[in-house]
Amino acid sequence: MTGRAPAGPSRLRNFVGGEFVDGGSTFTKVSPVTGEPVFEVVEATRSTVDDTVAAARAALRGPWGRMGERERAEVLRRVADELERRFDDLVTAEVADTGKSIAQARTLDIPRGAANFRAFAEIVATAPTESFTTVTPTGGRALNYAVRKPVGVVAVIVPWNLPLLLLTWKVAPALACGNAVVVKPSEETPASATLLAEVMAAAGVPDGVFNLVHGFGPDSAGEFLTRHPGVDAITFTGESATGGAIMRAAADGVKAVSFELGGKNAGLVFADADLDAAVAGSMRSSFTNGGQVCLCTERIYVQRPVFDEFTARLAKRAGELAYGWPTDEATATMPLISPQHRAKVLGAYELARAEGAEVLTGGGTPTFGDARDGGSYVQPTVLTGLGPDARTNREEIFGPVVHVAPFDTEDEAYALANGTEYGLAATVWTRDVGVAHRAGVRLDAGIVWVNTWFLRDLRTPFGGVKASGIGREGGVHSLNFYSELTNVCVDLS
Ligand code: NAD
Ligand code: 6OD
Repeated sequence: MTGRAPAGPSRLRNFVGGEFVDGGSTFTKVSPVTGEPVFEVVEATRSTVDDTVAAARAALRGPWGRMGERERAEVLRRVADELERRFDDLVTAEVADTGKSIAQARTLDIPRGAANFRAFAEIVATAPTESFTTVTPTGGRALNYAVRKPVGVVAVIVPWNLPLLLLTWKVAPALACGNAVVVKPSEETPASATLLAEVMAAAGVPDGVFNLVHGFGPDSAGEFLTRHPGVDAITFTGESATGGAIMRAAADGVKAVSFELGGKNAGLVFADADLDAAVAGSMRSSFTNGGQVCLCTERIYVQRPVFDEFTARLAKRAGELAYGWPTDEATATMPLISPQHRAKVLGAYELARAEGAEVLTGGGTPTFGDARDGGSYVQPTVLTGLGPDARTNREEIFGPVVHVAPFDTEDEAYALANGTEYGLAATVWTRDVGVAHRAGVRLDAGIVWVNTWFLRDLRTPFGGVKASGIGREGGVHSLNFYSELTNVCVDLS
């Protein structure tokens, strides 16, 4: 059984000022695995959103606003402890919402939720601020030093692909810096965020510091939040086009924004690479989470001497990826998040064919002969034969699909990789340290992985260039977004 709801209520409510609140209309969340309903979700009204912002503002004036960094770090550690205590419930919630494999939820999604809180507890307690001694015009001395203050009420809006991971990646540093948050998870993944509200309460996070609204984007909770005059900053992960809409909404209030957006990430496989590692790594980078990771490689360029061998091995392995129920430990695929997203991805498969692509494996939908036929599955797909200008090679698909093409020179590889409007991540397979370094410098990407993929150190800058984002989060970069630095200048003469 897989579309199973977690232990606890199957009616998911908003969380305002420390209380779950009901009221208003509801929408139905269906299982990506079977298409059956799994949750009824209370959609936040404009007035619910007003209430959350007021509760967050009130919390900033209460004990939370008077806590020092070390006390807040202690609260974050308690949240991590509580997330670990609710581990099984969170795994079940994440699987029910997304249809991802239980093995992935256990090893990636939920552990990273707790890790985000532990990491930012450490970072905020140890990060220094600047200080300078200055010679004054009269030859005396002045001391300049910076102090961090919370920004205020932060709206956190996140997508459905790695729900708890992406939500806590933003909530943890926002709370570490002393803000109060109003979070809006994706309408497709309301469950783990609702459990996070329970976790916050159990961990003793003061009422109003963490608030949750469920709903959609335009003319719903997302837009009510981004246009709210009581919101001081917006941190958003999602599609680049949505980032544009949020930026327009934020412009009126001149709110700070941090955007982690879409990608059309390239993998580069050089002829000197360890080919076993490159094939295995490219399987992960193309098909993890059903290809629904913003960091996934949807284009792989392979140096000509190893192109045929690499491509044949990748296509063979992609064709062998095991379908299974999310609860089967051997399952290596997952459904797409919704019928709408499946239609989009199947449309991309059709477009690739119309553009002249050769389909090496996949390209359609699997059939199961059981309840999964009501789900949103597509086949893992490997394409080849298209040029860099094909829409298949330029537009984000966000599914289990990769196009493979050859290159000859290093310069050509960088030109091909950089040939889209996006610039989130790139993955490079080579044994040549010179190539590794030049790739880091020359690729239009916020993150360049060499001989690995999605290996994370939470202290490092994370974000995208071009249409893939604005700003950086991670480590001190998160602190810089979620706090205001005030410089204090004391004349000592
Ligand atoms: P989306 O942009 O459709 O939705 C993301 C969130 O924004 C949802 O909660 C949605 O309800 C909300 N939203 C939509 N319109 C809004 C509006 N006008 N105002 C306020 N909120 C609004 O994205 P998605 O389909 O949920 O997620 C997939 C996309 O996210 C892909 O493009 C993927 O690359 C991107 N993504 C990027 C990163 C990153 O770190 N760069 C990480 C994960 C996903
Ligand atoms: O690992 C992270 O911190 C992060 N933000 C990952 C984003 C994945 C995109 O789907």
